[in-house]
Amino acid sequence: MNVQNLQALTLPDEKKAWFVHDRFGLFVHWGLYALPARHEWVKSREELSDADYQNYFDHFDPDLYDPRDWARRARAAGMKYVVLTSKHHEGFCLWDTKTTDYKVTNTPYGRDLLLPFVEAFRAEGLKIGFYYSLIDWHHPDFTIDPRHPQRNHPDAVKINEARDIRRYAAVMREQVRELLTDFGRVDVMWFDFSYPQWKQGDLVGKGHKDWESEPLVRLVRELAPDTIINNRLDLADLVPDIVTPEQYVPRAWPERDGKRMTWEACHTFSGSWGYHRDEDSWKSPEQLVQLLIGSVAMGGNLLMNVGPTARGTLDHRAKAALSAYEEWIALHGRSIYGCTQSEFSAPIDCRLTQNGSRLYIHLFNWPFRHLHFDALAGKIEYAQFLHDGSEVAWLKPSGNTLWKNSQFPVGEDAVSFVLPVRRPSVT
Ligand code: JFZ
Repeated sequence: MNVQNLQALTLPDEKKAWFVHDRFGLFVHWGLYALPARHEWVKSREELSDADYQNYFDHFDPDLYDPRDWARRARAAGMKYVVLTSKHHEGFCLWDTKTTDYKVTNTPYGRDLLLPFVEAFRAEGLKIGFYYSLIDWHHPDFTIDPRHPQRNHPDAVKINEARDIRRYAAVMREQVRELLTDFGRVDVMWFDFSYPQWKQGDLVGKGHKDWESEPLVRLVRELAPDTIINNRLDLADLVPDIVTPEQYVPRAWPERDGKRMTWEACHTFSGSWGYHRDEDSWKSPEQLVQLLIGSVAMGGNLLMNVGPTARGTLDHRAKAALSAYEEWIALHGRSIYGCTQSEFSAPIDCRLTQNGSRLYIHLFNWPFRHLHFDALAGKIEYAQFLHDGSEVAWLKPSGNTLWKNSQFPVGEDAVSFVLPVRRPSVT
């Protein structure tokens, strides 16, 4: 691998400025796994054969699919970009690809899902990203590996002898070429994922050699020079455009060689990514809002996932989760867009976001009457709540002291916000 050449493949910061500014995106995991509705890994988890899984293909008919409704809800929730699974690990393509028959147009639904999706979200002003699975549990040249549904097939090793991962890598390039050619501008390519360390007997996991990651990235750059590419291609020498921590908020800003990376955490509403009917681990409105704040407070983005149903709808819990963001973002969007980690460190139970000289203090716990924030002494020009613009009285520690609403003395160096005792909102 030519490291010098690889460096030229990393997007310069100015091409990622929109992404860093916008902060909040919608992830959509949709595919045949919406039918079993018990996790998008169901084929692997339950070691289902292609014949078992064919049921879902034969009954795929999302008759209520209305991407304009999804797009309106996403925009209202404050999301500025969307990333859709064009193909997940099951190998099913949501568009009318020429590379395989395993595609939406051959199901009872019979029509392309991708172009209407892209058009609907663009119409609402969102940028477009495609998730594309490197893993493909349906393709006949995808060798059986330690997470493949047929990993325990007695002839797995023998079956692999007839498979040629090089042919699969070529198919992937064709699929990616279609995605970057037939749907207008694509702002993000989200590849998923590599696992060279996984082993089971003679079966080994897959990495950059299997995907032919370098030519794949070069192809994306050639077709879409401004597209953000994520970091799951196992290309150790390439500085990725973004890193993608999954289902946690990093404890520190992710770095590489001492340099801060552009990053995006992805999270689920309920635990699994695909629609899961019986999952009862849905996050509360407060948790959802705190995930967004927590990401921006650590200098990153949030890509929040929804798994639409087999009929093409968002179920009531997903709608409620989006509404929670809608309600909050309408009043607090200023503390998210264009904001990043603050130069100050946060008081206990708080998160800080900052946009130039504007500091946003997010209180994760309530009630407080006083919030002590020593580092701000002498620095506050004016303080207000975001939800209603009402003044927050604050106490200057010395000299011309303004003792407003306070019953408690504060230390000489401390700055305290005196806050209403009734909770106004999360921020
Ligand atoms: C992957 C997918 O398998 C999953 O279905 C979903 O699409 C998510 C966004 O991405 O999940 C991963 C990827 C990598 C690891 C774990 C889960 N990993 O490296 O441990």
